[in-house]
Amino acid sequence: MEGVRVITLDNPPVNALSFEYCAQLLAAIEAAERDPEIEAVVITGANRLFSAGADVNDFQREPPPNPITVRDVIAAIEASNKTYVAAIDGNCLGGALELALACDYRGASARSKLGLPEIKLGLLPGAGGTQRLPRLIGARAALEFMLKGSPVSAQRAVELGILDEITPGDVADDGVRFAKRVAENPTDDAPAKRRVSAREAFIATDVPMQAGPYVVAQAHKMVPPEEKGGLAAHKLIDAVQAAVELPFAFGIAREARLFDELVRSEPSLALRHIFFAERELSKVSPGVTLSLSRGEEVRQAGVVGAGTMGSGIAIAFAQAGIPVVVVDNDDAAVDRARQTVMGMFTYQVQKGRLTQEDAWKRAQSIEFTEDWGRLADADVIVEAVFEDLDVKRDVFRKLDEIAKPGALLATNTSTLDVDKIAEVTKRPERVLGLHFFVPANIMPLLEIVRGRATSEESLATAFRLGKALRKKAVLSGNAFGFIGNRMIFDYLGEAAALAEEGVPAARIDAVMRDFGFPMGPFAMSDLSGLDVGAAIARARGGAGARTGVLEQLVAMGRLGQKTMAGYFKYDKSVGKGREPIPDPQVDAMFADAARQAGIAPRDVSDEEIRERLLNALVDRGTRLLEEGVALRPGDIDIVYVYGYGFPPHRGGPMWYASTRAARSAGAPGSPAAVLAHA
Ligand code: T1G
Repeated sequence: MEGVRVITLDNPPVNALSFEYCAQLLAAIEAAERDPEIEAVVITGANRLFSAGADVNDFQREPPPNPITVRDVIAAIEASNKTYVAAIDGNCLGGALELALACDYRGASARSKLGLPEIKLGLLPGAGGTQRLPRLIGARAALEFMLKGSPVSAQRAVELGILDEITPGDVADDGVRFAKRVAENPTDDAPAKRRVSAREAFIATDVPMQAGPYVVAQAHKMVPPEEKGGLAAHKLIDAVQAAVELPFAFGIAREARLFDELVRSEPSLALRHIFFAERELSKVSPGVTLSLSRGEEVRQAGVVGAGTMGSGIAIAFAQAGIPVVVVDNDDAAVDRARQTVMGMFTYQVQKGRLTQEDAWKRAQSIEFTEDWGRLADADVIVEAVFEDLDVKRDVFRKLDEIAKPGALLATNTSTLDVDKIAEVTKRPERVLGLHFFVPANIMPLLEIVRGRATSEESLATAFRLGKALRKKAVLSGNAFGFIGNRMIFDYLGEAAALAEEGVPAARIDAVMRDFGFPMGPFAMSDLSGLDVGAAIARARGGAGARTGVLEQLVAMGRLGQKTMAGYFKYDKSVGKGREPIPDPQVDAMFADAARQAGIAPRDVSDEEIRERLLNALVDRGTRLLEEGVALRPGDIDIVYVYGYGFPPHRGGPMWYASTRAARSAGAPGSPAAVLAHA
């Protein structure tokens, strides 16, 4: 349209604003600026999104000479006297939303998602977001938006005041029409230029500026301490404080300095490692990305067993919009499962995450029955019965008869041999392990266990299902305990060894909580049940245990949280019965057992406790890589961050170990990449 230039962000797959692409973008803007015919510029995106923001790869590499960044593009828009309109369709994240905030107007399609997820990378919005957003929506709402880092819907973005409107038609066409109208006939309500930077920052419409220091202080209190993964959050709050207290240009300089500190920080390097490790997961053989299109879409699912795992897996399917049939002959188990399902969806409605109607629909999409025939149409059937090989083999013989040709048959075993289960069927190529974690509808980790005969198509279907269930799906070889559990056995074994050397269980747990785990090894054992741990140790022929304290506790009926006593005691009146209470009797049991085993007590430092436990994970992880059970160190890090509470800002056990040398040398980040962003 005459007088309006459309600039389309087009850098597949996600229109990332890399150094090279920003140079092209800046050239396009400068060309529009030089053209006297052009009164307005509309920026939109190709490839079904606006843009995923700055190219995260750029932070890991040497920048080109005189690198152009999204900041330079934004500075050009900021300096312009022409009208700039952001016409958003799809994802608009990070530097891309900051670019849109530098425009005079922002419109989007209803399906768009807008967010500043930098904090998930241990960063803060470093291209003006921390200075413009508080001026647009208030410091309080801006803090909440950026500290969460989760994208919001277009509707929510309009409600917050980030977006001007949701456009019904083609966003670019609507954007051009709007831009032309505003540029040619500006009004008080719709002036040609409407720089966010020119506005005064405010706290909130109902909060006076004087409350600024209080809001900032409250925010600092609500985020974790710097050493516990809160570094980026505290810097982000500092940047927003600058927006409230300083002129725009000074705030921008403060933001840039804080960003530079973060981009070279250990937590950000660790979180960026996790970002890329997640995207490597479906590359199941070196350099080969498993094309998920080779896998079938799962439209109907089945679950055998309505226990804790079975009902959690059923809810996970229902939450993903996949109808599921749950088969179990035990009425009591089915009743409990029905209550669990209703309880879960009622909770989601109370939390405002689901409408009553959606919750009802999802609950209705889970059918409980004793009739195995109801599994005949399922595209995938997950067996989640008692952890016994013979029981599982019987189930698979039955499923092999009932399931339709091509159906994927999966076992949720956490320790048993998948090949021993697959061999009882006539379709071992369609059998694999889908190892969910408790609670299966909440825990993001999913171990996909490849059996000797499992086909690539079956793997592709499993990875595609993992994406549909919003899981972090990690491929594991078929070996005892797969990846996560195999490593945790050694970790728990080392914890027991430390206790035998006289270190109280409570102290060992405290050291690992200080490191960033939500709980220590002994509380973790109490949560999963000491009887489960003992059964697994027995299955491994008692490997790893120097004394029999675990067996003694089980024999005493101290099975952990579920019996209000295990390695710790639990009291309903303390922390809803989940707070571990140290029990000197257990330390005494370790001391007795150690004496009998001839293990002498010794002084052990916190650092030794931490490093020995982490080494137990890393040493086993290294062996799993050598044995091909795990494909990449990054896969192991994803397993531990998303399945075992390993603190994400530490990057996972393998990353932590690989950066130990750099840490002790005190030089985390590569200086070059940082300079480019100065
Ligand atoms: N930079 C570089 N590559 C990216 C990228 C990014 N920002 N986002 C995605 N990719 C790659 C990804 O590695 C994968 O590559 C492919 O795109 C598809 O991604 C200055 C500092 C957009 C919602 O944090 O959330 O702006 O594996 O598998 O599931 O303040 O990607 O195929 O080779 O995830 O459809 C802030 C991150 C950057 C958004 C799409 N932005 N991306 O999800 O595909 S920091 C983010 C996402 C910043 C400024 C700051 C998702 C997505 P490959 P995918 P998807």
